[in-house]
Amino acid sequence: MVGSDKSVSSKVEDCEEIALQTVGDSRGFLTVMNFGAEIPFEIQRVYFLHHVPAGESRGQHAHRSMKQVLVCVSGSVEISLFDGLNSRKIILDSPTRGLYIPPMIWRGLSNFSNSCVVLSVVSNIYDEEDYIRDLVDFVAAAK
Ligand code: T46
Repeated sequence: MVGSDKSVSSKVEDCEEIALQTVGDSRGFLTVMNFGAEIPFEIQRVYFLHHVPAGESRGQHAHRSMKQVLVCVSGSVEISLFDGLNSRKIILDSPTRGLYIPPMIWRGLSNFSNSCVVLSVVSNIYDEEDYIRDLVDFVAAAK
């Protein structure tokens, strides 16, 4: 189930795509993220990635406790997920779809399209101690 509490380890299957409530009319579309519904945690912080140069990648780390939903609000991006054992790739290319990532999942973002903007809503305030930035350390911690 989306948002189920897993503080020690997670599986790539726990990363779930989320359909975001979208309302459209002749003026265009409006997409909503409701805390407690589409977003399965209390939001403490929002940030977004933009103007990523062609060929660059971001991420390449895991979070010990942070829960996250990523939404590619413009363009497309490839998300690589790894739980220490299994991996999975997901393309985000719609502003009406989010990707929930629980704690202890190694994630990399690559193949950013031109003008791509990736919105990130997360459960924690910024704390460098929450990051595992070394893959060997992550694999050991994920066991
Ligand atoms: C994630 C991916 C998708 C801050 O000062 N405050 C913040 O809230 C954040 C997120 C970052 N920073 C600083 C830390 C670094 O000096 O911004 C710099 C770039 O951060 P980082 O190298 O972690 O950026 P990404 O794009 O590799 O990762 C970020 C998030 O850190 C991470 O949580 O999941 O976006």
